[in-house]
Amino acid sequence: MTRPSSDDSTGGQGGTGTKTAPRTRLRLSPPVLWKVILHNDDYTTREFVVMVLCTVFRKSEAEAVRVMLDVHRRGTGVAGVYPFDVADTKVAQVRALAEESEFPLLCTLEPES
Ligand code: TYC
Repeated sequence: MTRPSSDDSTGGQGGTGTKTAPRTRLRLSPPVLWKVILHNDDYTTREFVVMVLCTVFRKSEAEAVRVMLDVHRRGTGVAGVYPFDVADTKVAQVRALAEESEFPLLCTLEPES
């Protein structure tokens, strides 16, 4: 990825002998958020998915049912959007719960836009 340049007005280093001064100010890029994605399957029960959405993603029962049905109908759905460390922990929690209950529920991460 290229970083937008605002201070390189020398036209690059195309033989003029001019060098661009190194940046002295630290530029912080905006924090990248990650989507936690739930995937549909034919074996995990609806109740289990709703329980996961309520406990891991702190959804109300009504919102959990809505998200679960969305995943069930469309194939995938967003359980939540978080900074990387939080999202990664939630994926690990979902996987641990699914494994414990022997459901094949798949949960993955995607960078937000
Ligand atoms: N399709 C499952 C069923 O009918 C329910 C389900 C919903 C499973 C969402 C996974 O992420 C999921 N029992």
